[in-house]
Amino acid sequence: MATQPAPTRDLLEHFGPHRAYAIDAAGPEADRLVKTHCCFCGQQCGIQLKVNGNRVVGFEPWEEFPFNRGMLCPKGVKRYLQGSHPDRLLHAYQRDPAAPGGFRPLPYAAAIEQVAAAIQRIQAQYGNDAFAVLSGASLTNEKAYLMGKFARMCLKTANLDYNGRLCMVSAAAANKLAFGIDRAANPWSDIVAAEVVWISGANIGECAPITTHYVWQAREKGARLIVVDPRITPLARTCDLFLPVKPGRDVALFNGILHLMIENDWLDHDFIDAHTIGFDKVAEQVRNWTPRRTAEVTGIAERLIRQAAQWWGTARTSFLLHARGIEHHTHGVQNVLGAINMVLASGRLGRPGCGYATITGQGNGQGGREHGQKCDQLPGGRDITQPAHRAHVAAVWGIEPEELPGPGVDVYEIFRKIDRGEVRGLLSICFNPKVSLPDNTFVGRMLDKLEFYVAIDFFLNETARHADIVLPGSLHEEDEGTVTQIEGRVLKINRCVDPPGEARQDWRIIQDIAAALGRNRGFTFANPREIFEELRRASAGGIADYAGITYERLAREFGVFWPCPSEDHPGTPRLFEDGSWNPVARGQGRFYFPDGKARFHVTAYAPPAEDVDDAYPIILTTGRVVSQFLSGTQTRRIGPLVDQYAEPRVEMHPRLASRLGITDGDWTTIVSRRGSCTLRAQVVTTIRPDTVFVPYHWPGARSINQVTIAAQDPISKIPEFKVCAVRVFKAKAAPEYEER
Ligand SMILES: Nc1nc2c(c(=O)[nH]1)N[C@H]1C(S)=C(S)[C@@H](COP(=O)(O)OP(=O)(O)OC[C@H]3O[C@@H](n4cnc5c(=O)[nH]c(N)nc54)[C@H](O)[C@@H]3O)O[C@H]1N2
Ligand SMILES: Nc1nc2c(c(=O)[nH]1)N[C@H]1C(S)=C(S)[C@@H](COP(=O)(O)OP(=O)(O)OC[C@H]3O[C@@H](n4cnc5c(=O)[nH]c(N)nc54)[C@H](O)[C@@H]3O)O[C@H]1N2
Ligand code: SF4
Ligand SMILES: [Mo]
Repeated sequence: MATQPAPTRDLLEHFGPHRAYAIDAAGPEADRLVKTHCCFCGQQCGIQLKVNGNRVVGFEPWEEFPFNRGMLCPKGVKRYLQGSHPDRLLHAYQRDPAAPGGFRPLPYAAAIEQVAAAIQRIQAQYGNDAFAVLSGASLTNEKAYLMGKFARMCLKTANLDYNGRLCMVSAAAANKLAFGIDRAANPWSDIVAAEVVWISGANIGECAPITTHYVWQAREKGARLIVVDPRITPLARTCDLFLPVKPGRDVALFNGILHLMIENDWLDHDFIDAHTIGFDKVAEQVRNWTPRRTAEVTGIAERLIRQAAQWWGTARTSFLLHARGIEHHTHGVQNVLGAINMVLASGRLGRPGCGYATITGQGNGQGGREHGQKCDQLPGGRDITQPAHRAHVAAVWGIEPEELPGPGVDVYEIFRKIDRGEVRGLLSICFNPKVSLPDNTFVGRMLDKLEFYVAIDFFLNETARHADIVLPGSLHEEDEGTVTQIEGRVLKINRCVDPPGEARQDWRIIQDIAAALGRNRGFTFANPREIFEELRRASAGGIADYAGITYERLAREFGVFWPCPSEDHPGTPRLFEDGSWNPVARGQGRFYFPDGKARFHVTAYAPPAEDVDDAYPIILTTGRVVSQFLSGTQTRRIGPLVDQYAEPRVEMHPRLASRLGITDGDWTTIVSRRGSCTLRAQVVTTIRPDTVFVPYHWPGARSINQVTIAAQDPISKIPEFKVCAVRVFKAKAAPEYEER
């Protein structure tokens, strides 16, 4: 392999002209096609990658795969270009201020030795918990499982958490509180059979594009589509009823709808009596949520609220979907519980065409939150504080339960621990917190405060720029394993090529560190299949039970839905069906509690952590665009995706724009109590006039997370990405980054 020079460009700002457009001008022929899945979002569309030698050179649709039937969004179509980008890390790197770009390559083995030495020094000096681990939900189940085991068993640190903390945790906490299990309740085929589809805080057209197809199929059959969002998203443009909620007020809307359901007796009393507890308390609490009060708080006209309640209340079948729009809040768990109350009161759950789901985010947003890389969780969705759960996992790992650390803290708290000197060293994999955490100026300062930081990635992401050592990990197509997609279906990812240069599969890197520490017992897996076999045993009897899933079944059956307790079990596409078995209720009911009943929860409304005032009178909300993915490290390197949406813009309504003297394309400054950001305005009629929207996929001066607030939900610890208070004005000049 030819050696690649150290990256010398300033990646902190943007990637300049270096974007992958095509593999070869001539377009090489494929010598084989590999059936696998997209590396990006939680839908995990089936795709066939064209491979020539050790290079991925293109794709073909995979029309037999049932979820997407060959359909792909723009990211899936262009994903194959990332491996050929010149920034692909082919060596380990060491920080060296004198070297061009700030890093110089060093031999892989020497880098591993340095990492092990630093871990040993920091843990000897400050204790095991002084070394923290951050992991990611784009990793396969095998890698996610290994990261949890590595942190707990090899490093013996409690301080492990993952990027799903920024993503799935409000929905996860609420689903566990209400149902005792955290997974989409239904396969997507139930969307098609629903009479009413309710979508709250999900930009399905851009962020779960293939799900659009399911919603439209329902519409073709006459379903009514209700969308709740401060923006008229692409899918909302085709809906029957649009509720333009003021950001941060969703629980008030859900309470108001339940109020009208009770007032009109649009309730399933038999279901409520037989399968739930806690309804009376909730009914008492929503008595105050009259349509008038609901309208005042949510900013939605009373007429629209009544119409939505009537459609929802009187439907025979329905499907409620939500995503980060209601979850990225200091009241994210309350919002989700409010949505669940509405579903439980309707009794439309656990039957064909009757469903509920949160839309998962990252590629393995589902599996990544089940197998023990969360600060309080062990594999199989087990709880690290419960003695029986600890005993089961300790037995699989061949250690005593007392050797397992206790619960750790969430990602943001790990950064606060760095500030307090309680965490001195960090290993991160598959996570770019410098871009993706709120108030990220603080995050950058904390990274520099670490005594030692090692990052594992295939690109030098903006966080890794602060590392002492960077280890070259593997792309999705360079390894095999499993992921669990949006519906709860476990899928097989197949290897197309080998990692280039000195890059290694991530699990090998982790095991190499364990070996260099002299602690490789339990870290001698020869391949992902061996890791999966152990994961099956570790998850057996847990709620996320994968015991009956094998690589062979996954290939044969186009995936298997968990829970799947034995090899002769068919898997569980639809949860909460009458008579369906679950390990907690043991045949005594549908839901995953010992009494088999779902829980209603009283859902109190409170305004966002930082509401608007005279000094900061405009609401900022943040999110995504279709052609960019997360912190953008991958999609900002793919030419056609950059061309589609090249830089973040500030969406604002013409009325707000004219009040501020701003016209489309003007440089516009957004200022909060944390920081500021200058971007071009995009004047659109599809947003509430009291709110501006900015996508967050860019680093440095273009990063809107300089402005967002680090307030967190008290239960889930998710940050409030979806609301903070800002001042907006026409910039005096173009930002500096633009002039360079
Ligand atoms: N193209 C693309 N697709 C992706 C991703 C990506 O980065 N790019 N990321 C993946 C990941 S990890 C995730 S988590 C998902 C996220 O998928 P989504 O949650 O659908 O995406 P977001 O843009 O974060 O926010 C969704 C919507 O919430 C709205 N919103 C803002 N505030 C509120 C509010 O207070 N209430 C309500 N009801 N709505 C509000 C926004 O206007 C936006 O339309 O997408 C996945 N798919
Ligand atoms: N303002 C604002 N901020 C947000 C959000 C928002 O809506 N608004 N959304 C939040 C959400 S929902 C999420 S999920 C987070 C995501 O935030 P992050 O998780 O920080 O973002 P990613 O871009 O996924 O970073 C993952 C890194 O992992 C690398 N990577 C991907 N796959 C692999 C792999 O298999 N192996 C290895 N070794 N590395 C890999 C990528 O190159 C990238 O550098 O951002 C959050 N931040
Ligand atoms: S919808 Fe998601 S999984 Fe499918 S092609 Fe697009 S990014 Fe990939
Ligand atoms: Mo996410």
